[in-house]
Amino acid sequence: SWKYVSKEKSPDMIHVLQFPYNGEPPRDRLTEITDNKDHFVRNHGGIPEINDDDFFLDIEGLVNTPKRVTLKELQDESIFSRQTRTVTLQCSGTRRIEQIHEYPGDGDELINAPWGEGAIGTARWTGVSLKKVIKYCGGLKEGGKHVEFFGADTYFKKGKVYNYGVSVPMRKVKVNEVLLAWEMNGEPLPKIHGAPLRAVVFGYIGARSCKWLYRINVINDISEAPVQMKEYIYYTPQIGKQNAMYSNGFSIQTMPVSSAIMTPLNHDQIIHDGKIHLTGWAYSGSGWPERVEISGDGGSIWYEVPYDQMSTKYFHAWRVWEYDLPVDAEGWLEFCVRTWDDALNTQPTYVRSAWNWDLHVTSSCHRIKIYSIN
Ligand code: MTE
Ligand code: MO
Repeated sequence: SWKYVSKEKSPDMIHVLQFPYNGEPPRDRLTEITDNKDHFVRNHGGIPEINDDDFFLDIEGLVNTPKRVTLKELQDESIFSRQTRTVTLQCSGTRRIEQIHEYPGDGDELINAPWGEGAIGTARWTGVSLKKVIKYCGGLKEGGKHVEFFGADTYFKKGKVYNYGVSVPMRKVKVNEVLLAWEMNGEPLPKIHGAPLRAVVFGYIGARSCKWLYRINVINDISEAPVQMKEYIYYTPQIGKQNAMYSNGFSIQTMPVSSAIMTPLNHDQIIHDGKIHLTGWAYSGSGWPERVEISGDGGSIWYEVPYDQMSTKYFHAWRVWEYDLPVDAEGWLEFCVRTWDDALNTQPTYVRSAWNWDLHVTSSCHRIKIYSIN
């Protein structure tokens, strides 16, 4: 087959782009911790081959003692204490397909992949807190307010070649929410997920979790790298193709509360005896999903998913849930899910209030249509 397939991924990944490799798992693969083979992949360019022994990370810019560290040094527990954290990564393109279906041709769909509900996954990441690494470099110099990450992959845009570059504010580092990880679910980080070293930025849009990380630069303002300045920008709904300018939007950072139904699949036909079994995920980048509600009539009557049918609460991780929804109606029914997080945020009701020119963050209630035969 002409399809680009990675040995590191399940063969039945759904490829939203063939090259570079961009794929999400089949919907029925949902588990509390995502298997490495089934974790979605979002790549801007190729997959660099980096030998662990040749690898080093440069930490420079506004730190007192810029340093070059090897992977062995980062892994040396007499220098750095390690940590393992259960953290969800979500691409801001998750569920973009709904915005495209609702408003075909209105958004910037030419450069944005049509992701479904699977561009999100959860892993147990092991590594060292970036806060410790900065301390190891003698701490910050005056004005060190943002951390810029560079990945070893290159990509082309408008005839130029760039390294992948993004930044996160220093306050995120100070609260220990940025991990430099070399292990994913107890296994060495797969190449396609950024080996030998990647950043994992808890609660933020996946784009900040830089893979193939080889350089960290402490700076005083947001990175000017094109991925930071020109991609992952949220435009308010009054901005469309006529007036879209980078300066009209703002950087997407913390992911809002969102959720999705993973099974049954949209347009399934289900023969049942008064109830339909649903599964899905719920996530909030600023805390955790506190309550998940399901409706079988498009959002008039909501049923609360009981706590014992939701997975463990981890700060910065999704909760997967399942529920037997009582259904006595027959014919085409609209099922939807709505989540509340611990700060009482909930989801916009319809896609029309989530639509934005760059088609990011489709956080509206997820809706599917099911043919019910009772
Ligand atoms: N880092 C590099 N170096 N290059 C990339 O293309 N893609 C980003 C981020 N880090 C990317 C990157 C985006 S947009 C997302 S959503 C996450 O990686 C996806 O991580 P994953 O492929 O491990 O799931
Ligand atoms: Mo992403």
